Amino acid sequence: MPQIKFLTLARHIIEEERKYPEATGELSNLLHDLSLAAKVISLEVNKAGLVDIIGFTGDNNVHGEQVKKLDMFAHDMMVRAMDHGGHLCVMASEEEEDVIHIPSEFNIGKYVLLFDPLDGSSNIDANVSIGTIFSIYRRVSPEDGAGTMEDCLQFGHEQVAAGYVIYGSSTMLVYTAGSGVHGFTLDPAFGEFVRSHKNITTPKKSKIYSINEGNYLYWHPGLKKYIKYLQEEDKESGRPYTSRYIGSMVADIHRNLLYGGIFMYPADSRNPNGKLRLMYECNPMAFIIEQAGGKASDGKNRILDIQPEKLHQRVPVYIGSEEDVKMVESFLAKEEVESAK
Ligand code: AHM
Ligand code: MG
Repeated sequence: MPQIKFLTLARHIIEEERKYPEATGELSNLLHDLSLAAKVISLEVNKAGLVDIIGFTGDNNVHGEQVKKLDMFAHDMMVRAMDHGGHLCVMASEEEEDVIHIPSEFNIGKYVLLFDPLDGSSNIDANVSIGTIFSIYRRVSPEDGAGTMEDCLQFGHEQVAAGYVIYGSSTMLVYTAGSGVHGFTLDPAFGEFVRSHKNITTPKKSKIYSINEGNYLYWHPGLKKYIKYLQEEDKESGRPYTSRYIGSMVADIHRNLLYGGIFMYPADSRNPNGKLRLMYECNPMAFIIEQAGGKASDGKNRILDIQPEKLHQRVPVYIGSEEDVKMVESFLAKEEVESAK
């Protein structure tokens, strides 16, 4: 009888750790705690249509947007699952204005956690896939006190791990700790994440573009030309491309990661920094995509090399298959040269 290797997230993490004799196991424990929070959020998301948790709380979050109850549930669950493990010195969440300190009764650790508890939450009512995004850094402040803002505002290239959980037709956790991207599917029968995707790589060139075309009017002329270019017919370069836009970053990027594709949330004349957040959305996704062989840019520079200035900073983002991201960069640069003439 053929032996099927049944690899849970916990076992995968232990096997990964064995490759690094200096590893203390702390990051593994942290990832384990995160997976517990993900399971609880997944359960709650799955029954969102059945219970009275769905709907608006009536409060606004730090971005002035209306917050749904499920966002708050996910935020609280993340904080409660992560504050007492002794691995973290500070946290920050897209749903909270300031950094979140570890309560004084718990041990302080050497890692920093940033997260978007429930991204794409405007889609909840329509049963569209949404997700939790996380990003982990090593602390840089002195080890004898509480973590600081400085710990949170590190370059994306300093991340030690990043991942997302997608609550879709099944729940999946995808993460990287800097040695490839791995995906785990939650087995609902016994509540374990089981490795379903080992070493995910994304195609270098794709046939899919994802962007909110409703904003066309406000785009940079170079971007308008690029999208037109993707829509033209040219067999040799595989055009026209297909347009796929869910409006839920985790779901759009997850699909593009597997099939190849470029996801864009550009700057435009109304939103000069785009919409998506550097620390909670763009940096973790950029780390994952780069680890899978793709590229992430703000149109000019590598996302992971952007100097963070504030927790809730927004940046334009072009992320996905390497050749496609390079192509949009060249369209944007060419237009800049033209307009400078
Ligand atoms: P959120 O963090 O408030 O949920 O917003 C982020 C979401 C992303 O998931 C998605 O890519 C984007 O907003 C969609 O924005 P738009 O509706 O403007 O296309
Ligand atoms: Mg978000």
